Amino acid sequence: MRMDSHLILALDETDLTKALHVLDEVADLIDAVKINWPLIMSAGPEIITTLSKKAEVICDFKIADIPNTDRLIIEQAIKRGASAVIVHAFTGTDSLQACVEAAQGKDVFVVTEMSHPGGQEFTAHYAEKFAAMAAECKASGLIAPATRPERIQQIKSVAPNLLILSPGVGTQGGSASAAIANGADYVIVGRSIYGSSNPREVAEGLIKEIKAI
Ligand code: NUP
Repeated sequence: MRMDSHLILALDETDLTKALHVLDEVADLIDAVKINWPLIMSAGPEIITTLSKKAEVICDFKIADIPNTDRLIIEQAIKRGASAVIVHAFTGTDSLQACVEAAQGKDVFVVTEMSHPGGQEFTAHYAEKFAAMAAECKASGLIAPATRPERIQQIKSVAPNLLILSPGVGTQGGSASAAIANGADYVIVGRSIYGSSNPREVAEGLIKEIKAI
């Protein structure tokens, strides 16, 4: 995945026309686009292929199943043009190993502590263990919360060689510069960009903020 702007667009816009418009506005600025169930459910899985012609596509399916089912999901995502998938770690080592194998060199990013308040109830207690397991299984990187930037540093210290992608910027209260200053390689930003009347201006503002660190 390229690392230029350090910005990943979370395209959770469910109106396909609007979603494509937003991506066209910022495609040259972002390092990747991340899609999740909202857009897949509204536009169908072929959206993965459509978007993959405009940007690197990360499928945020938060895959969390037995190894065989994980493998089947990842094979479908990659066949359709995904460059990366996001998976959960609580399913254990065999499941995560199956994900990395199924990805066949494409990136697998592993959720550690989630960015929303509920992320502190369960995921926070296991975040470092998830990070260590991700490194052991040779995942490419971790998802860690921009809403608690100090946690990015702590989680990264367990797996210093893994990339950190950090959601929670803007609408969830986190800041892009704090996330990057605390060790994130990329910030993931959704509503602040696609919900804005000028997505390009917001994306440019975030990139400027990141470059100023
Ligand atoms: O811990 C996580 N927090 C989070 O927000 C893990 C995620 N994958 N996400 C995703 O990042 C979330 O599903 C959404 O697609 C995006 C953040 O969007 P927004 O809050 O910037 O709109």
